[in-house]
Amino acid sequence: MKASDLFIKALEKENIDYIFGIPGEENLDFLNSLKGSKIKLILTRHEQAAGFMAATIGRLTGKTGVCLSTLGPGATNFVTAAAYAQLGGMPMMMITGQKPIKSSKQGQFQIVDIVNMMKPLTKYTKQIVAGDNIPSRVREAIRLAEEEKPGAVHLELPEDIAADLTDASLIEKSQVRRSVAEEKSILQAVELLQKAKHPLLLIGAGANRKMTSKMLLEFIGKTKIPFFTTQMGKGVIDERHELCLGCAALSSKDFVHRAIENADLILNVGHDVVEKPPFFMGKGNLQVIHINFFSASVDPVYFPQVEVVGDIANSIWQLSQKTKASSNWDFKYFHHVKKKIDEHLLEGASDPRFPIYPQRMVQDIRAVLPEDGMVCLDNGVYKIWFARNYRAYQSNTVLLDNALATMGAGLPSAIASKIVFPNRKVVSVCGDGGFMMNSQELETAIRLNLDLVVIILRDNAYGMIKWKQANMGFENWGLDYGNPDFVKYAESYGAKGHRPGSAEEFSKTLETCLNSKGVHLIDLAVDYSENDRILNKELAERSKQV
Ligand SMILES: Cc1ncc(C[n+]2csc(CCOP(=O)(O)OP(=O)(O)O)c2C)c(N)n1
Ligand SMILES: [Mg+2]
Repeated sequence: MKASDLFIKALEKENIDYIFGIPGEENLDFLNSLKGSKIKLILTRHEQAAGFMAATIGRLTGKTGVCLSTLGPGATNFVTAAAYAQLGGMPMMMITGQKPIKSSKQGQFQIVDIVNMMKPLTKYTKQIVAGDNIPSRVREAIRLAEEEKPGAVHLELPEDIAADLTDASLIEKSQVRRSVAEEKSILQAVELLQKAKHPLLLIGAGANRKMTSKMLLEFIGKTKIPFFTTQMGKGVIDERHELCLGCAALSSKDFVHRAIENADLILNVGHDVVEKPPFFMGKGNLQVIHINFFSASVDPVYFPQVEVVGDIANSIWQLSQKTKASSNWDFKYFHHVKKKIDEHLLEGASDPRFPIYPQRMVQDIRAVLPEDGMVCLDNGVYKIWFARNYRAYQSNTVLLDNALATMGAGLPSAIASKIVFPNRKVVSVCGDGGFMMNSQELETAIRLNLDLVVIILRDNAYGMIKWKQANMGFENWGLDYGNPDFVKYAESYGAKGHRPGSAEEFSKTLETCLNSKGVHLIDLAVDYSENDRILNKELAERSKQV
């Protein structure tokens, strides 16, 4: 069999459904082998976007998402997407081409050492030097991509190896179960928990697994311990839960941090320091129990005293079995904080001013989207508003990146979400900066006949950096730009463009777009003038009084 045919067979055996990317001449054998396969090729207009899409497939399904590029420039375009998957814990495999390795064809033309380039960005990166190795390389790459903590892997298939013949056979996936936490470490955690006065539960990205949601819900139901989440832990439990204190969108000085300051023990389920910290550990008596698939990386802001390492769902189940609601526990202050948070989140929710205020925009989107509707965010200052103010009802319904926190992933991740969940409503929310980093993928969305809504928050600036600039006491300088006419831009792709002129019109427009076919782009003027006042000053002052 031709090596490239065997490669496709190996991917089919792994139940890969899609390959996103842009082939080059070095991938032509591979492409030809893909022709009769049940794996769908999804051409994109930039390799970075293909990588974001593949990573999102991994994030949503737990199964490796795959992307393809040529050598050199195609492969270097994967760099940001590799980091996105690696830091974000998303299983993703990149396949790149290479010139022949057995004989030189064009000197060093286009040749970059991609395998080494990928080293700091992946869990595994290998050049395939013989067709016979393909089954083991593919199996190993996928095994590692999906093993906790999931991440990026890379295989390079040189064009002469792709064309070789091989009689190697595919390798079966092994039967394997994740190891579970040792009983003694559970007992240690239980002891701390029973002795604590004000224990609080933190839910992070690693808890975003089906079984963990279920176990956590039972644990919270039994113990009544209030919880808060990181940005990437949003939706693991329905945020309408009566014990939900919301999301630590900022690292300090928000209302939720008053509860954290009051806590003497935090049970951290699934947060690791790669995600922006939901709070800072420092001096003081706060104890932290780290519950994760892997041990804690120690950091100046994170140094847990006890670790429970093993399958998270099982650890929570074991904790549930052994923990009794204790008479020491006092959650009164947490309940008080929750009341204040809930009240505060309503502020600005119906602000009629236009350009629209972020608080209103977030509430309007929540009101229009169904329970399982998905919001796929790019990176900008609005991400903080969504993390704080948007209530997620189900897991993976707010896709945001708080690990690499790259711009440009909003639209690609929405496209991948719609592919995985064709019957759900999917909205991509991007800044005018981030949208323009991968706006060419509108063509991909149109070509795939997706029903998708893209909201561009137009402030004609890199608003997030303006907000930080103000926070640092610097003058407003160097962050403004112009924009294309986004309505015409949408139309030039065959999408429909909308430009609401009032806050009220926005929510009507959104509703109409969500209920009609095709790709819709909403050019929404946004007013960020109060970001500095509210997020940098008012929250700190008002939360102090709670
Ligand atoms: C690829 C990339 N480049 C730069 C940054 C730094 N950065 C973070 S947010 C931001 C501005 C985002 O502007 P925009 O997309 O318009 O969103 P806004 O905050 O204005 O709503 C920048 C430059 C980043 N996170 N990722
Ligand atoms: Mg902007």
